[in-house]
Amino acid sequence: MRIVTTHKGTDFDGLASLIAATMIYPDAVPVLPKSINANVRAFVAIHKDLFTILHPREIDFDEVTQLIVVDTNSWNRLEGMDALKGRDDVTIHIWDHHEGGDIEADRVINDGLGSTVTHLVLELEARRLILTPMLATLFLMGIYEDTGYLSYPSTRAEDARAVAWLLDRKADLSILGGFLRQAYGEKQKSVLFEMMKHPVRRKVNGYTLSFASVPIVGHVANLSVVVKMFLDLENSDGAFGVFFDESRGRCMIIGRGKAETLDMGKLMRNLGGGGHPGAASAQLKSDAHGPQEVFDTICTLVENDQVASAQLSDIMSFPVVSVETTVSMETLGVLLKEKGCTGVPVTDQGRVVGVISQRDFKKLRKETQLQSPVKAYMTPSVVEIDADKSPMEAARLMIKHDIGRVPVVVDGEMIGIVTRTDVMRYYYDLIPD
Ligand SMILES: [Mn+2]
Repeated sequence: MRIVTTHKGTDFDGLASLIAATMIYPDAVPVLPKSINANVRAFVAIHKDLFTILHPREIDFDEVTQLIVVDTNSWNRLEGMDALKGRDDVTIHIWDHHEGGDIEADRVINDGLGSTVTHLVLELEARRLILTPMLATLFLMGIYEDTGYLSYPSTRAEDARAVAWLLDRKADLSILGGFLRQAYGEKQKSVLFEMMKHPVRRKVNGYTLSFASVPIVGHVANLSVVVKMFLDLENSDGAFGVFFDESRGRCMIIGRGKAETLDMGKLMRNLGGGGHPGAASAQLKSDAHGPQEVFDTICTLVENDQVASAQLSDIMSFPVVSVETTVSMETLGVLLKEKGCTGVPVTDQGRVVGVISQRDFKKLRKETQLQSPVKAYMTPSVVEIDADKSPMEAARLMIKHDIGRVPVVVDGEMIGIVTRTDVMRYYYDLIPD
């Protein structure tokens, strides 16, 4: 007997992958955990007759010869599967898009796409299998939910291609909207309202982070959606919801981010959890931690995370062409032409005291003024940035002061210059390794 199963708290990606897998492994039985998300529960309730779904306790595990796990790769995310742990007579296949995990499988299909069901849909397409509009709709919900309608940074071209194929198979967007929207209901609204009462904002390592702690009782579905809304309202680079459930002695941390350099998945793995760069979570025992302690721990992780965020010293240009204050405008003109740049910093014994650019030549009225020192025409500059700051902080400075280049300093001494081009190149992933 072959069975397919997915993670507890099943979302649409989990359910869609479960059903899609039964098409790829035709004799496999879908086994759905008891704990599933509210919107998935609503969908299953309405479509019950279309699937034959079993629960873990209906399975005779002695009969199982193959286990197919979808949308997770950790034993502790599965429900009622412990009997299969360490059984060498059971082959295991994993279809997933998460990093990490502890299930040792005979075959793993994981290209880190935006959703697990994308992998399966592309396989169905390759096998030219026939899909009903209902299945196309379910699979589309899986992709849309996990990629935020193809908008999360984790979205890949394959996800969009799978969406196109599903729309061709008559996936129904109006049905889909009805189920996906239920993610945000009364309960979620009241949690968000509580979060917005006392949000804590902190600046760490060039990022603006927002935190809020709310006590909850029992399972509240779709807290990740709530934290995403919190992130949008706070307009910060990363937002964290810390949810204490005293009744269960647990504390759930959910992080959502939009700065591509701040990897939420990596952060949460440090706390024993997991997830994606844009969305991740972890669970702690609540008796050991208070909200402030959790905020501090996250801040320390972000502060120490030098790998996740590039520093300006990685992307700046150097050595810098600069001129001393005493250099004449005539000499400057020759230098600019020679070096092909539009402006340079002006230094006084190594310290940046201003910038001078081609535009400043307009200030000259007479030929003889070409002999005057650049000091007389430069724009005195107080804008500089420390080498250990992030590209994002440099971008903010450029926007705030409407400048295209910022000297990068260590202890007040210029070691390079970061330009708009440097920052753009970094954001568009063109940074050379
Ligand atoms: Mn997923």
